[in-house]
Amino acid sequence: MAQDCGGISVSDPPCPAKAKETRVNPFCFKPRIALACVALALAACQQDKTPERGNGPDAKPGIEVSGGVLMLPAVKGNPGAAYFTVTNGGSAPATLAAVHVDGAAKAEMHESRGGSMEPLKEVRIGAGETVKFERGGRHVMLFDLDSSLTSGTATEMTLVFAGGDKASTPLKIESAAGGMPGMDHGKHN
Ligand SMILES: [Cu+2]
Repeated sequence: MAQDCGGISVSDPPCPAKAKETRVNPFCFKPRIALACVALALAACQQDKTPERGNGPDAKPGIEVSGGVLMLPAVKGNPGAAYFTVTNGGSAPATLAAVHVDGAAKAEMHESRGGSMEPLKEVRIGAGETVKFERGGRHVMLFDLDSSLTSGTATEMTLVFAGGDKASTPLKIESAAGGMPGMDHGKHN
């Protein structure tokens, strides 16, 4: 494919995204010509890129959340926890940046490692990947639970992704009475 690049005819100007792997066209480094080349190359690049989104800002495309459970603390006043499974069926990676749960003053993503917990600033979910928040692993810690959250009822959790997209899912509320051995959330600061 020959293209006109500022008066100089060149063949297949390299795509900027692939420039590292491709032989760089020397004509493209002359400033004025470079602009024309980049514009052409970008147009070419965009053809083989699928758009990342197309829905409104409220629905993260391709994200599915299932199995949402809110586990009440065994001791009232202690933090509770939320467990769920999130699948990224989209073609681009998604970054889970924050979690909100109706009835909890604060929700934090944590990961249990060798008996202690570390806060997670974000959780990346690759295209086609499924990430579980579960007992003894990644979980969402819920602080200052409202007394309206009682076993047998439900509340809503909203996942907020980098870029502002969201995904909401119901959380079935369960009582921790019956035990979560080895997971004493009360010791959490
Ligand atoms: Cu925790």
